[in-house]
Amino acid sequence: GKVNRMDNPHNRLIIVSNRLPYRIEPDEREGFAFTRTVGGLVAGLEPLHAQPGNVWLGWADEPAGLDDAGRARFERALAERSCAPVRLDGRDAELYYEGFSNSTLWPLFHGFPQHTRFDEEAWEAYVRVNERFRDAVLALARPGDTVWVHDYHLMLLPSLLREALPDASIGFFLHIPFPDYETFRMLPWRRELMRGVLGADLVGFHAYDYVRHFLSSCRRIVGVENESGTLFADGRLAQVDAFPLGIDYGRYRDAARLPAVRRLVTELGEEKGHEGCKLMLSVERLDYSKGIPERLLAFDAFLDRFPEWRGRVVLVLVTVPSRENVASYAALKKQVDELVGLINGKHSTMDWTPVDYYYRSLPFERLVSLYAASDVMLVTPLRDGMNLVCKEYLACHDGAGGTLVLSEMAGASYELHEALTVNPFDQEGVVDAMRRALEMPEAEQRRRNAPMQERLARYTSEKWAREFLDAAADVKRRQAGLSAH
Ligand code: GDG
Repeated sequence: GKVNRMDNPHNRLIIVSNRLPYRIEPDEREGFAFTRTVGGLVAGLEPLHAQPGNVWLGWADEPAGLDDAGRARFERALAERSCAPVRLDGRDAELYYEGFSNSTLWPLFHGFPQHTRFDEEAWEAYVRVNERFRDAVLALARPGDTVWVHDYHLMLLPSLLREALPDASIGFFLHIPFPDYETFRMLPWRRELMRGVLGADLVGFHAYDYVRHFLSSCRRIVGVENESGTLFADGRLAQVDAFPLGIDYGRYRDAARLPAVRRLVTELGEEKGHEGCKLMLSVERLDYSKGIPERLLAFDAFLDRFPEWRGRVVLVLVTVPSRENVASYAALKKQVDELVGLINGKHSTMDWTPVDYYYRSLPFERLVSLYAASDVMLVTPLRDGMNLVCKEYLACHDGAGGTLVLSEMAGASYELHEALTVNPFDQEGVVDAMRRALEMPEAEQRRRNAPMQERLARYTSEKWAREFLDAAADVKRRQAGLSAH
């Protein structure tokens, strides 16, 4: 039968990602405060992380100004939460995080070569930081452990670990798209990155297209052929496959039903518009991959083309501050500020403002009530590995209507084909989808949502994590079978 890792206390899981599942902030009294971060990755791994013995390893600097006692308390706080910190030198951290990760890999993998910087110094820091992570894992790892490495910050880590632990079970999952070969080959370090990932036994992506792109780069850059995603890297069997990440469906469904949330929903309705005024919502980190200016321009065109909707719809635009030290993000912030001003200046009346704009992160209950209160959810990224916001919206409308407008450039669109799909570069198409979404009969909304909601309720983030680890265990069995012959 299947080995269920969750029930096996002897095989520990070491989760490795850039950040720990906590935000660590300065605090007057204690010197620091831990706040749990949310989102799909954390939700999916949380039940695994909670198993005794399992550890989460990530970048965590010591808060400034702690004395010896404070430092000891900080170490204890981390240990109590089964977290192991990787400390980074300030300059290296910047070059690795804001530099190579977010000014090279992120833009290139999302198809923005114009935002991509090719900087040898940043690359060298990326290598050093990946080595720091390796040392931190090696200090913890015991024979039999599984190491699961996450995301584009740590693409060299699987092979760095493999050199030290030839028999370890190592998984790698990429949370962003993997680009086509024509794009990936622009990287001067393409071979090293490819080799880095191939140190894993199992390499996972959100979608089959990313798997195909990765396998094509494998063949063309390092000459490794595959059969149905099975390949041999340095003579070792490895598997490449798609594992689409879901959400903790019940958490969103139930939260949307809480009396406190229902009260907020009613208040929001009254606050945002008079009788019959509809709410359209978008929520995302302020990131050029999310297509925010394009969406605003489409909304402006919508109000021009369908004047009967003026005064009858409000676009609630929530943008969450992100990577503010990267130049392209600061420029985008300015652009969005200006566009919102332009649209509101052009269309507002005494009792109606078309765009209700927030630049901050919202508490969970506020987010859920916005989801629940909105008639239309606009998720129109230019490129997105998966996108969980659209899934959370559907969960908050469990068993009910509400219309999702979804970009076909988001990984989620492979699963959510009953949504109104749009090409975010096609302004006319987006304008038309806005109108269709606002005019869609309730019965059709429900008819479209039901199958999507059913799939999301079944394929949760927890299921995703279990399936990945089961598949990783399966690779180990296949490797053992080969060496027995
Ligand atoms: C990357 C990939 C992939 C957002 N605003 C607030 C808030 N959020 C939460 C959402 C959601 C999460 O943040 C965002 O996740 P997404 O998947 O939509 O997007 P990215 O941040 O770009 O994530 C993406 C993901 O990794 C997982 O693999 O799907 O493609 O780009 O959970 O709810 N939460 C709160 N307040 C906010 O204002 N509390």
